[in-house]
Amino acid sequence: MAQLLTERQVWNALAGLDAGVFGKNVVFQQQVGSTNDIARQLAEDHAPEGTLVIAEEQTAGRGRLGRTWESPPGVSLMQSILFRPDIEAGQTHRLVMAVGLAAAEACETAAGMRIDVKWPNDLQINGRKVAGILPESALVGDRLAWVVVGIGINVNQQFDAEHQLAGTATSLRMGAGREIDRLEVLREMLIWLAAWYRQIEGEDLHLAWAERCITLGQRVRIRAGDRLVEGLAEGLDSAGALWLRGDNGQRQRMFAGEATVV
Ligand code: BT5
Repeated sequence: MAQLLTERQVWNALAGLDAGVFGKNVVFQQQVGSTNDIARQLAEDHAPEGTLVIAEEQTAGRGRLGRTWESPPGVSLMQSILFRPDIEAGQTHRLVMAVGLAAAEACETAAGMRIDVKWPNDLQINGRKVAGILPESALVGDRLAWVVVGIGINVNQQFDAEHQLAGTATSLRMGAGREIDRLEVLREMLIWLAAWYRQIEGEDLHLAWAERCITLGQRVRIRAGDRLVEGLAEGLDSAGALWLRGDNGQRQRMFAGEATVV
């Protein structure tokens, strides 16, 4: 039987953490619809930057485009982080990179294995999804009023053969072959996040993201809305967009979509 986290355990784990604004204002709930919804509401209610919403279970966890994020209690880490960055709206994906890199480093420390990035928003172990990231934002003019970045990390799930995500999903536990301490992952992630957030405007962030990105150098088919484009994934720019070279030699800049290796 999976051990459920309590609010006190979460607060104790984060007390005295040296992670800048992250982990200072923490909202923990056993069960929510979606941590992103709570964080969005807090953003509108003037909650401070760095506010962290964490839940043991989501009944309406979501991915992009209304997809479902499977969020069982006791085994995963589901959280949303509030940012108030002074960057242009077109740079929102840089927050995905900061959170994704921090999570990747935390997962590597906790589970002792390489974590890859699949463009645009997945963390993977050996081609299987271990975490997904969902940014949502609001604008004032062309600037960002706030950005909420939700991330779900599969820590101790077991996706056995009958599971509908078998073959595409994995967890840190399945990778490492042992149970992983969720609060250790959380602490590490916030420490790394403070470091990456300081780099939000520099070169290092997207270079580190690109260095982990297994989509680069592959021939991919990308579905973006009604469009289906195919080509060589040549590079990532500082906004996290993917440069795709088509068979006609022309380059296209892709902001989002589903990438399949062909
Ligand atoms: C994502 O969407 O990968 C973003 C997931 C974000 C989840 C976090 S949890 C905290 C916060 N609160 C929320 O409500 N959401 C965020 P996308 O790229 O659209 O991938 C969704 C697809 O991944 C689904 O359609 C499934 O195929 C698959 N999937 C669902 N649950 C999964 C899981 N636990 N592990 C791996 N794959 C999963």
